[in-house]
Amino acid sequence: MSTTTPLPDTDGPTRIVHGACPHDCPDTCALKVTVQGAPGAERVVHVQGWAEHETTHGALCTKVSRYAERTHHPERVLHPLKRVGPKGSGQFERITWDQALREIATRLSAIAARDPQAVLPYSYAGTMGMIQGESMAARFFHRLGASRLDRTICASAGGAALALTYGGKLGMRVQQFAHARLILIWGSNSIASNLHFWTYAQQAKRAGAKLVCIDPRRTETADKCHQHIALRPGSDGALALALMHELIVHDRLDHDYIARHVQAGPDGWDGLRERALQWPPERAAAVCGIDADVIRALAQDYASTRPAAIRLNYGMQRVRGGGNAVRLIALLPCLTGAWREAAGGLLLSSSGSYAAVRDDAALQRPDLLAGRQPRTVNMSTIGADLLRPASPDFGPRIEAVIVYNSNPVAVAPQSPEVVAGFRREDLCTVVLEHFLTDTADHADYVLPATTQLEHLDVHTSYGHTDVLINEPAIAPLGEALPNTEIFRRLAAAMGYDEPCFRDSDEQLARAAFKAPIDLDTLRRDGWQRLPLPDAPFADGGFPTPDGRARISAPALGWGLPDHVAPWESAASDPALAARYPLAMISPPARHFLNSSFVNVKSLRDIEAEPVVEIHPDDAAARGLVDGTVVRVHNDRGSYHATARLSTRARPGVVNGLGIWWRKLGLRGTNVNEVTHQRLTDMGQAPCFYDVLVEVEPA
Ligand SMILES: Nc1nc2c(c(=O)[nH]1)N[C@H]1C(S)=C(S)[C@@H](COP(=O)(O)OP(=O)(O)OC[C@H]3O[C@@H](n4cnc5c(=O)[nH]c(N)nc54)[C@H](O)[C@@H]3O)O[C@H]1N2
Ligand SMILES: Nc1nc2c(c(=O)[nH]1)N[C@H]1C(S)=C(S)[C@@H](COP(=O)(O)OP(=O)(O)OC[C@H]3O[C@@H](n4cnc5c(=O)[nH]c(N)nc54)[C@H](O)[C@@H]3O)O[C@H]1N2
Ligand code: SF4
Ligand SMILES: [Mo]
Repeated sequence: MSTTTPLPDTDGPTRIVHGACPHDCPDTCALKVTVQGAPGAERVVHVQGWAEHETTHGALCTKVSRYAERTHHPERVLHPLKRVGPKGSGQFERITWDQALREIATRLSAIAARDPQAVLPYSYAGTMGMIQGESMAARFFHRLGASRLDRTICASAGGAALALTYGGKLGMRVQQFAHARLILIWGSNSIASNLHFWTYAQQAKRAGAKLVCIDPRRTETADKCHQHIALRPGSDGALALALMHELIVHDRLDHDYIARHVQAGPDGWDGLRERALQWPPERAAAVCGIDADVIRALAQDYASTRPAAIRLNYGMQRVRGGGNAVRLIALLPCLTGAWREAAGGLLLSSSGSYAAVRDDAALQRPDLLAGRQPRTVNMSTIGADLLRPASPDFGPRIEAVIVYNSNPVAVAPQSPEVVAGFRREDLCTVVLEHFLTDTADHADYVLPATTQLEHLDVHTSYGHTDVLINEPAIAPLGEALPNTEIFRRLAAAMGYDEPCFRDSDEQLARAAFKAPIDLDTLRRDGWQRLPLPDAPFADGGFPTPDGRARISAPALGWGLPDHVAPWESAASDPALAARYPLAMISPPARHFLNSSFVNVKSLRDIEAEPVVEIHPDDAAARGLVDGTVVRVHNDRGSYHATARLSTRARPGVVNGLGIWWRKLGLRGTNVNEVTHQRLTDMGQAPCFYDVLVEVEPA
């Protein structure tokens, strides 16, 4: 954790600007941005946390403390570029904005005249801002009638599970973890990816709480917990069922809470009770690769400690059974009545807390579809879909992709197919970016986008419940433009004359929220807190149709939750497991944020090189020593990394830390060479941590 960066030795008065961290991180920190220099030549000299923002209390992670280095990076793309070399070569010439917009509009118009669904937007959470995310961009694609994008790459399995079980992406207030007596940190490396939650967990620890980490990898977070349960990837559902088994047989249930607030009957608690009784600890222990006594003790702790809180994170739902596992875990605090206390319950995502104040329709204007129902393409299968021919099922072949706020060539699963798709000579690819990423290298046109320090935005969070403003700190560098302005100009070049394409960023920011959130208060104070109860489900009141926590919904096609074995495991495919005996997970490297920051040298120097952690016994069996460059491979492809012999990897599981830019990794590859495009049980999400591989010296 770092709160200061040295001030460079420049003169002149300074100015402080209210900012918000735009990154895909649950913390959404308030930033205090210090600007110096004459108007027109201002530089950001300092990015700090804003100490008065209670939730993030002035502390930033190392990555964003270096944000000035990222914005003023010498390799920023600062004017439009047009491809001159072969597809994917990254060879470009500088062109004017006028030429870029005219040529792109001509190509898109020609495609749209045949079928606008052949145009696909591709975006995710490069910025989480509501304005530079899906506002003007969504209006543009709605007006065009382009294919819609199902944004599943991160969180949709767990999101669907929470929506089914609780009625929304809702949970404990993060501040409350400070008062818990037991915290299960389940599938989350909080020190790396949820720093401010970790601060609250530390407060609880100092006050005597027990911290248990449930994660196949012995992370830096696991090191600092009292107990680490290193289960096999994709076995969390089995663990949750065995915990229920123990709660039932030792009668540690809160019968009153269940009777009043949990779905009853054969589709509800009666059915689940019967199912859980089929999961004695020994059965789950065999699935999870842990000791049955560990499960018994965990159940005992969970039942006897109050308040008991669970911090789930998305790491554990990137497997085939991710949705079912989240449903089962989300029911645990309903069975013990942990929800009765403000510091008990569970938090996976708080993003549903904003449902009443966000006005996404005002920003995105779905009415511009004018009754059309374009097809939806799943972003997680972009590799397969770019290669798919036209068909009655799929519709037209994808002829143009417009990428913003994402780097699919590095982050999407099964990169051999993703790369082949983006290499199609006939595909028109436009990428709005800060840098020549792996994806931008495949563009026909690269359009220079502003960073968070150069544009206006407003932010909600998925880890806390505040709304923040980000004021532009400096003018756009070079010829860079905010995403909104790029889509405004593209709309004009396409001849769209609806007044909504002339809304300014300030008008958009004003339209983004309903009372009590409003732009003037945000401008004055920097942030606003949602008025929410401290203990959301103390008296039930889940926002499900009948107000009860939901165990199944047969009418929606969801039966009782169950353990679902991974796609790639000895249990589901013994022949595959014989050839590729190691399970691989690819969690984030601490100093990168997905593939962002890989090109920031001071951060890349800390990570040094792409690493695959392997248990010393697995390494010895393969003749590997620490530092061997290895080839990690399966039938889909292979990537190169440096082997780190470490008990951070459990036997049988290797940890390929992500997500390197391919061109900055070893031999132009990264970990997604070996991942696949099969989807989770709910939410159509990718199974990044459900992969079998073999490792050998390169
Ligand atoms: N520094 C940093 N912070 C980040 C990110 C980053 O890339 N770097 N990414 C951001 C993003 S996009 C997100 S979605 C959020 C949340 O991001 P997450 O992807 O949830 O990140 P982690 O907290 O690292 O959690 C992943 C953890 O889950 C563990 N895990 C893997 N498979 C399983 C399993 O089957 N069961 C269990 N129990 N655990 C498993 C991994 O070992 C790892 O420690 O964090 C954000 N914050
Ligand atoms: N193997 C493996 N793969 C994974 C994961 C994993 O754990 N393992 N994690 C997955 C997860 S959880 C996620 S969320 C995805 C994340 O995947 P992405 O959402 O693609 O995230 P990033 O890699 O950070 O890329 C974001 C890009 O947006 C750009 N950007 C940022 N702000 C702006 C802006 O204002 N305008 C424009 N035009 N561009 C901007 C950045 O420069 C950056 O290149 O990756 C997934 N891929
Ligand atoms: S990446 Fe997360 S922890 Fe780091 S500054 Fe941004 S919101 Fe805060
Ligand atoms: Mo994510």
